[in-house]
Amino acid sequence: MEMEQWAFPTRYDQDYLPDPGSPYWFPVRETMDPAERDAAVLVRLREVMDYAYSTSSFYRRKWDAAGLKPADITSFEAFEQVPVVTKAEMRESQATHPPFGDYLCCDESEVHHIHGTSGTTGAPTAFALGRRDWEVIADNQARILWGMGVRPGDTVFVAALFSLYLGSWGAMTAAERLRCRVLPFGAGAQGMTARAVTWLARVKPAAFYATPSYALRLAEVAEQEKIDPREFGLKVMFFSGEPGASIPTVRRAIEDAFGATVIDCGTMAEMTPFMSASATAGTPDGMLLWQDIVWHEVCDPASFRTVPYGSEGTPVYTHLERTSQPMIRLASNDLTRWVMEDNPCGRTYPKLPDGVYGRIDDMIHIRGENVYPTEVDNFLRGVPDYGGEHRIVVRRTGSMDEMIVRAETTLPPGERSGFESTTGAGLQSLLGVRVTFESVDAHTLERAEHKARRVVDEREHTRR
Ligand code: 8LE
Repeated sequence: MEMEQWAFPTRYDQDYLPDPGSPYWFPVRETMDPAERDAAVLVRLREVMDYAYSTSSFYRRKWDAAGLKPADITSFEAFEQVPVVTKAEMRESQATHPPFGDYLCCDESEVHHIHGTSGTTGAPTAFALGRRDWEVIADNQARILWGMGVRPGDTVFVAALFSLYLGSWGAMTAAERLRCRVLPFGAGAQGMTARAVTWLARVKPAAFYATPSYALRLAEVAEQEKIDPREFGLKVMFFSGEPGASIPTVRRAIEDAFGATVIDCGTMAEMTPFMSASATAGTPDGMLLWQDIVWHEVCDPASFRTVPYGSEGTPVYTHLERTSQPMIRLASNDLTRWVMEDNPCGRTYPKLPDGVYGRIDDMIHIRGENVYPTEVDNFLRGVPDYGGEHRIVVRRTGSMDEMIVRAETTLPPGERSGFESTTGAGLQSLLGVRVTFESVDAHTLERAEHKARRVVDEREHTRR
């Protein structure tokens, strides 16, 4: 079967646009028999590995040590033996080969954008994006936006940080390739959220990109400004950066506030085109894994072998088109569950029905139980009179670990005892651990302008 513009190195026709009536950008690729698609991907994996082996000492060293050659990859079982790449290895490679590391597979003169991790602790990692790669990224993500229902001529409002953060730039370049009008509004500067409300009300864009936390923040500010966010007239809101768009109560809160379709997307900045995991207009829940753009595996976090459909594991990602810093089996350290079923939109991709629900490192281990911070978020958003923000504090008192959930409420101080006792008991039975529940006034906990950080684990300080 002939797949549209399928080649490596990749170069897409920059003038291509699908038939206006088609829900698909590339109808063949998106709806083909998955086994046939996988067969084409397997050949591509070999090509990408061949390319990386011959152009980077990093991959050569790594695979030589594992005793494997790109030509050995004749099955997915063989591919699963390829050792994963970790963030620590990339940091190490960039320390010894600054600034891009010896996994840069193209000439430095080919680098078109530099982005990087925005982490405030530890050494930053630089992302080098090649000139041709940037064009290919734009094309792929335009294709995914098309799948979300965004169309040429639509205005796309980008309300995320424009800085090292790749999310905003990736959304912008995708919208440009799709022949949209982009409003690169940004976020994070003083007073910017109130101004975003004004601009949204004036411009009435069709599409909006941000982190889920920031969309909720924006809805609160709109309310303070006496503007109903439904008046923005948004059609599609797409999110990446953190769990949220697939957390049922968070999703509903955004849908209710803005009256728009909520779409979850996003893998990792290193994996740009990071939208390769994304919902669509016809399959708006969860995220589809667009396997012909990036190869997504969900793996056992110890062996890094794929787990069967229906099971939970950690995503491992492989670029199929990048020639600047191709990631080949990048370990995400996130958690998800994947399934293969008929998707209402007709695309034959596997799906993450609950999105990516958190990072393995962020899971709270307390008294033999594992607590996902997203479970707490999901629960609290469903509680009447919840004020919209909370913190989870874990500390050690004596020899016992203690978990405190501090949540805002809209109730006046004298009328909170029912709220406190029911919410505390509800949390405790949901999580299976003892919880000390406290309420605080609404609008007193700081809101995230980017990704929310709600867990304060004081035990880390005790250990140090
Ligand atoms: C649940 C993908 C991008 C550019 O938006 C991003 O945030 O990349 P970054 O800064 O490298 O962070 C990647 C991490 O953010 C992932 O490993 C995951 O923990 C989290 N993340 C990103 N998108 C989602 C997400 N978690 N759902 C998402 N949709």
